[in-house]
Amino acid sequence: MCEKCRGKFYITTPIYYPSAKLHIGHSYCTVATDTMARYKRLQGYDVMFLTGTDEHGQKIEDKAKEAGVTPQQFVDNIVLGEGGVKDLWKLMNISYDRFIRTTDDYHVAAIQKIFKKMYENGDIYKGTYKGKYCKPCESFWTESQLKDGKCPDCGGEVQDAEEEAYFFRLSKYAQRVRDLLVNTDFLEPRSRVNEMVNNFIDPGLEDLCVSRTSFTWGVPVDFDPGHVVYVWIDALFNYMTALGFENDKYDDLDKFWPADVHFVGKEIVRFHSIIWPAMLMSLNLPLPKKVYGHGWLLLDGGKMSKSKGNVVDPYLLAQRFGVDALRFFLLRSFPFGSDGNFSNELLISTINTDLANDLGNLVSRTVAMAQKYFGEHLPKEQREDEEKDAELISMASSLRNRYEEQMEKYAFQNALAEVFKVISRANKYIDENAPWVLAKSEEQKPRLARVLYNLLETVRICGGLLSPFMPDTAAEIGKRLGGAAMDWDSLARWGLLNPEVAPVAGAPLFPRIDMEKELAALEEIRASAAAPAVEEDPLPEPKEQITFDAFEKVEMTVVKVLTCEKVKKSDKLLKFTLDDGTGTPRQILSGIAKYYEPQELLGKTLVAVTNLAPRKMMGQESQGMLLSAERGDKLNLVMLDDKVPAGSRLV
Ligand code: ME8
Repeated sequence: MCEKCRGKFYITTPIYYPSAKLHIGHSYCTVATDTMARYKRLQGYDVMFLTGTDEHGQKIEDKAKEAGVTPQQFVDNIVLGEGGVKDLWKLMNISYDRFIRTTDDYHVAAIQKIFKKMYENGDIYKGTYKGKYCKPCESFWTESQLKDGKCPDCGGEVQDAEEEAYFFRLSKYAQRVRDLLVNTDFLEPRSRVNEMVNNFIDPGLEDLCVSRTSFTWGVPVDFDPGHVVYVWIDALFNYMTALGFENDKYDDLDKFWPADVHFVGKEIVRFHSIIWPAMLMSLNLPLPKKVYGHGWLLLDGGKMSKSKGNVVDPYLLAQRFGVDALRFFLLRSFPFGSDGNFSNELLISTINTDLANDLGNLVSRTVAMAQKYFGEHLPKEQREDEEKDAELISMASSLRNRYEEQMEKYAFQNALAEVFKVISRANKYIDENAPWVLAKSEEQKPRLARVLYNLLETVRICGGLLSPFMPDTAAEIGKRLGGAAMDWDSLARWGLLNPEVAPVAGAPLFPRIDMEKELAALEEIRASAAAPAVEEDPLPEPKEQITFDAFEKVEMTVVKVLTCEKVKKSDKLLKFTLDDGTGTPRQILSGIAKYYEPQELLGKTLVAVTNLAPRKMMGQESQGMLLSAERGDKLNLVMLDDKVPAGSRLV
């Protein structure tokens, strides 16, 4: 390790599934990881920042087949092709040190060795897998883990599955993993510990299926042809093979393992905080120091996903607002550990308030005044005013400590809030000292020079501390201050800027955005991008003909919604009581919760099939079915004019 270094720091992102182009949700974790890596480098750490792609599995095999290419060609295109994963990270200014692809030869060979070792030590054994399988999530579930009979992660259909498979003795490590979670800070935020213990460990950990025979796109189990290693051994060990574990490609394992922190999205906390430590325990390997489970970026309250079609394109946003503004927005607007609702309004108002008004104005006003009143550089002769300067100086010179305290907790939002408190204070300091008034008197020139110096010095400190978040902006701020010091030590020291600083003017760092115009432009882009998708939704297969008699047997009745509520513990179901004209309210359960909020349906006039045999859903009786129109993944209830009375029949 170099003498000046403060130590080493190893940080990772999850490795991404290249089954489709990445969206802004994926960029969230990578931007956070990049910010942390840059912050640690700024502090003087020798950093290893790993990211990559998780390229095996049935989903990729299927998608490749659909596209008429080999799985390798398919992933190569998404990882390396134009607008692909590597392009996106370049655009977002992601300073990763290493990029692993699980199809890399060295990783594949290492996974085979790891699998064999665990087989030889008895922690992997052969058995029969029976259970439920969610294809899109590539996850096996037991009956008890399903939600409404559906996949608990994506809510999609699951299939019965039974096949010969290898299992990892996860159950053997349940107590040790429990102790790790409960008694240490291994997993953060702390709320996620309760989730893991209550939902997964305490109900009883089952052994984990770790091989498959129903597809071939995976790391082959070399001692049992026909089996491929099934996802989590292949995916999780990337964090070590990328450093040289069980391979000669790299040689950094001693230096960087154990990892300081794995940043992961909340839905894969289970794999990282239960399965991953158990596998490492099985091989007697040191455990990572921390797993941090961040929240999701939501759109309209739901997770972004390609299948729902509600993804936000980071290319578009970066092109319209700039990469630094986008990076900043992601970490400024949402606490890292919780979910946050993405919206274009929030993005624009954050840019306007924090970046255009507060930071941008401070920099341009200060530089412009320095040039206007003093020309090329500030004069050496400057006059302090202790009373007027004390608060700003004290806030700015102690900022680094407060910022550091937050960054060490991965509280990016709070760290930025500290910086922006100082920026606001500096803007207020301009008003308090009214440089334009001081400029009127020759006698006040030394005082004016000091006021401007204090402002420039504040800009230096804030700019330096913003550099992990907005690297290009920080570099630009450095330039405008005539090449000021922004290293870690200098950011805790007041007065390092040369008193005769020669600031350089430039275009506004963040021009103000016209909210209304911009929203309209974005909406237009969205609509034109969405239009063909609707047309492309295939029409359903025609059904076989039926007789008029058969049709006549269906009783369709006009009903009015009396009450509507979500069914507890179900993401899908809404429970209605309906006026069907008989005087006795009718109860119908309908799986449309993702399309409607209950209150928007109150009083609406709908159509129900009222002679369907009643059936139970989630323990409650449903007496019929509401009619809706479906095309692709869009659904609309059939609604009639409110003048049509309840009880009318459709004929
Ligand atoms: O899970 N908001 O890959 P992945 C925040 N290959 N984070 C989001 C998000 C959103 N809207 N959408 C996705 C995998 N992510 C595995 C990981 S690691 C050994 C294997 C995050 O491409 C998600 O939470 O499906 C996850 O952490 C990451 O993107 C990769 O998701």
